[in-house]
Amino acid sequence: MPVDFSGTWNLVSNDNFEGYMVALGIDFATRKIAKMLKPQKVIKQDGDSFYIHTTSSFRDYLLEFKVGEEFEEDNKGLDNRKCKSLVTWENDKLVCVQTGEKKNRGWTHWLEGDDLHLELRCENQVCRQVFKRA
Ligand code: VLP
Repeated sequence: MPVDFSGTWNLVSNDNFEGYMVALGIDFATRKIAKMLKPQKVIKQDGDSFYIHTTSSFRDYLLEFKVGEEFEEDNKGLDNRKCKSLVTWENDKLVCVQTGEKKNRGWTHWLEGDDLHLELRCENQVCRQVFKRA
């Protein structure tokens, strides 16, 4: 059976989010607030069509895409830099490459046991997040 990321997920760990935010050029005051957050992700997956809504008490970010179809991403409310994004399957991992001003930018989602994992990459920084079902 193909992997299904659908569900509501709560952040339980967030390793090196600070380094990732510094690499993205997020200012100190925003980082101070952002690192206190426990975001929730609502994922709706219909085959290769994805809706990923990351919500928090501070800001929200909605991403909708189809695997294999490049799209313009505005990162509004995050670092606000535009990039061209492409999400592909690598076995059961969902891998996004975000091409733009920042080198080596992207993320990977996968399921491990009952947990949702997210690795966020920018330049030489890697942030590792783990989510549990709400
Ligand atoms: C910006 C960097 C925190 C920090 C300031 C605002 C949205 C994969 C992908 C789908 C992400 C999450 C990006 C988090 C970057 C924060 C506001 C936090 C809540 O997820 O699921 O876009 O890229």
